[in-house]
Amino acid sequence: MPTHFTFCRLCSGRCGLEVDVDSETGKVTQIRGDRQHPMTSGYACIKGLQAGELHHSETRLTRALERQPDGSFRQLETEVALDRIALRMGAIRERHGPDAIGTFRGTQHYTNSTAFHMLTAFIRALGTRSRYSTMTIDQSAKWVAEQRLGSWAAGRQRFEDADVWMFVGYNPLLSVLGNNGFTVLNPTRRLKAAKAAGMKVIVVDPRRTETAHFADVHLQLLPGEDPTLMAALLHIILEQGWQDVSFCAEHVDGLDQLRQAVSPFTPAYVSARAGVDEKDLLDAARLFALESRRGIAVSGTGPDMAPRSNLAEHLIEALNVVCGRFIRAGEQVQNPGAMSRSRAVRAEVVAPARSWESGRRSRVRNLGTLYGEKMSGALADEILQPGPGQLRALIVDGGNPVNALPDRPYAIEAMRALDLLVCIDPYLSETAQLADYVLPPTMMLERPDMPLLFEKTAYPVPFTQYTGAVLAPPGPDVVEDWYVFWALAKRLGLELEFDGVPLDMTTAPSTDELLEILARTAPVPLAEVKQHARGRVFSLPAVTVEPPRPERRGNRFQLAPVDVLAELAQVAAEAPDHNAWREQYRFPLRLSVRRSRTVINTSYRQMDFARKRMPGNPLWMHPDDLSAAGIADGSRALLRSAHGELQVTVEADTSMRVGTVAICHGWGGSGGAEDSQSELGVAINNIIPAGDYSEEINGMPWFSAVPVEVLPFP
Ligand SMILES: Nc1nc2c(c(=O)[nH]1)N[C@H]1C(S)=C(S)[C@@H](COP(=O)(O)OP(=O)(O)OC[C@H]3O[C@@H](n4cnc5c(=O)[nH]c(N)nc54)[C@H](O)[C@@H]3O)O[C@H]1N2
Ligand SMILES: Nc1nc2c(c(=O)[nH]1)N[C@H]1C(S)=C(S)[C@@H](COP(=O)(O)OP(=O)(O)OC[C@H]3O[C@@H](n4cnc5c(=O)[nH]c(N)nc54)[C@H](O)[C@@H]3O)O[C@H]1N2
Ligand code: SF4
Ligand SMILES: [Mo]
Repeated sequence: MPTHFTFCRLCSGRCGLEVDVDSETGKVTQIRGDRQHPMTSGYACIKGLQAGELHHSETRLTRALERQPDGSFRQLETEVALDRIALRMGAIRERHGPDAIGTFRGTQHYTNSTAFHMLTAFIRALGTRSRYSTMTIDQSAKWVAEQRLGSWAAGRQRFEDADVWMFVGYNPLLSVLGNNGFTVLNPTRRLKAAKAAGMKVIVVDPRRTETAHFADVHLQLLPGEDPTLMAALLHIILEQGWQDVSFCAEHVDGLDQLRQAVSPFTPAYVSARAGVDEKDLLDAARLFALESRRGIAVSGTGPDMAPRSNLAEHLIEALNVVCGRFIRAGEQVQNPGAMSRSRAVRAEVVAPARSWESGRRSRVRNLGTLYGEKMSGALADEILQPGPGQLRALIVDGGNPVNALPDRPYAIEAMRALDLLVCIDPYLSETAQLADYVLPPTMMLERPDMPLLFEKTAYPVPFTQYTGAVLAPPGPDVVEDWYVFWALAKRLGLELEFDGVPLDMTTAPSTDELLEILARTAPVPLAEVKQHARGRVFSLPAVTVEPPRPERRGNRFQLAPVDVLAELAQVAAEAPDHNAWREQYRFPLRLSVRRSRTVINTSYRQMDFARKRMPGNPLWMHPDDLSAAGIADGSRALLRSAHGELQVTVEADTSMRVGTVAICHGWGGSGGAEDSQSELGVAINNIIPAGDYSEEINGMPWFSAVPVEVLPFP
């Protein structure tokens, strides 16, 4: 029974795995965390360990599906499906132009290097500007913040040599969300080791999370209060003069304006409003700015899903800016990247860009673009609002927008209204259930890959790994995601450039040939990488951070743009405490976002291993709130927002903050896409509105800090 070394691609953890495959059946018999893996040393979570079930599940699609006039699906060969899709796409392009065809990058698209670059090539060649991804229903506030504030070309300080770290609405010990500043490879072990070496940890989260167990200061704020809490920290730091004075003098504009703008946010005011101790605010500010030299504030989805997320991110990053927590000239680059083209790294400010203010505006809510992407929060409007520019076709790769977008009934209506919906998905997801065509892709153990995206920030050292396919795909109709884009391009007469290299459009490349292209400028030859099955840390020439180029010396961080100041002034005029908040919204509780170890977003909840652990998505509540509402642990209850109500099952959880409730998103839907409450859980986005209930710049929905009440089931 051969054992294969590979790595998991279900999330950004990149865990090294050992996979035993039965040579007769060709199926996985066991998966273990690879203890000798140089980066993750044996760590793997339940999802990676159960990847055998994901691949061999009876719910897996092995043929393409085509919707019939009566609404049912018919199986067909993938090549035939591609012919028909291309015909329909060609007709839509002809009549309405390329912008009528949209693409959606879902969560399972991002860890597939070849699919990622091939979709980029396809979008360019097709010429569509209708590019969507999960980023704009996730953490695009970080994009807005760096485009208003500016960023630092050499990057922020790294976890490995820091003495303080602040996690804001970010629970990487559970979510293993990487590339946000913290190194998530075997994350619990890493955080433990750093604490043992003296690192101080600050956590800003309404819940006593797995990460908060390591906190020296835990600010257990009310959801939605990140802008006020960050303003208070900045207020204290700037009042005390704990900022990095010389860094600010050299690189920062707007310090005095920011100082003035945060002056209403005194510790006393914010303590009442955010529901935290005044002393903890002072301790956190002192620990971060005065008593530590290196380390940054990093955030996850928490602050980015509540109202005013763009302001929250601006202020979080402002903490790093005023304290000068960036890699300076003369320091060594921690990881120049084993597979990255070598380039100079400079200690200079990348000037603010504000891409949404220039270029084309959307006809929906006048939204602009971010890094060339349109806003997923307005995707359903783009499909449903008639007129020039209407979106008529959508290709979804590795995503399930029906269960991920706000106002789920409206999202369903939109998917139904499309002339052509194509999903590349191994299962019949809620979105696939509405598609015209579903194409069955290879899953991770069936495709060669390398952890190329974000390698310099994901790894603290020049590590890389190549994995071949461990399993054969279950049938000839199962194809690589990249192949779908290549094959459609070929049929549409497009010439693709893959990472800048023109492809032969008559004969399909192999995945290995595509990886060769991506590796062509790497300092380490791919052939050498392939000799180390478990991956390897390569030694590269040291790269020293260089001083700024003369033409960039004038670039400065903009701490206090007028729109940011205006929003801060609005915040200062809002309800001053939770009681006033309750009166304003007429609901007593704040619904907050939270994830579960067992599933990823909408995925895998139908698997046996998941159903054993988590047969549904409960509404977590503090026992005190349960007894105040007269509801018994484990019983049915009604969850109501201003936009509807759902039946939920409550679960007492002392890690919750009193006054907040939480439930996992992405569930619901086993009895057809429209089913919001079933054995596959409760679809929370049925009661989360879209449109006006989202941020102005990026249309980011408000998934957290939602006013709700929980009532006994009648
Ligand atoms: N097992 C598992 N892993 C996953 C996923 C999954 O579903 N399951 N999803 C993946 C995806 S797509 C993403 S984007 C990442 C997300 O990764 P994370 O952002 O780390 O996700 P969470 O674990 O939900 O952590 C968010 C935290 O924010 C807190 N929070 C809620 N509201 C607020 C608020 O208003 N302010 C503050 N400060 N905190 C708040 C919550 O209590 C929670 O602890 O995880 C990825 N990894
Ligand atoms: N209320 C609320 N809503 C939210 C959030 C929240 O916290 N609260 N979080 C938001 C966030 S952060 C995100 S990222 C989105 C998630 O939005 P999506 O990315 O759209 O949701 P996923 O469930 O991750 O979609 C993954 C899809 O890929 C499929 N899949 C699984 N394996 C493979 C594979 O190997 N190849 C391919 N091609 N497909 C595969 C799965 O079957 C599934 O349909 O949801 C957002 N919505
Ligand atoms: S944490 Fe789990 S899902 Fe993420 S890479 Fe590791 S094994 Fe895979
Ligand atoms: Mo996400």
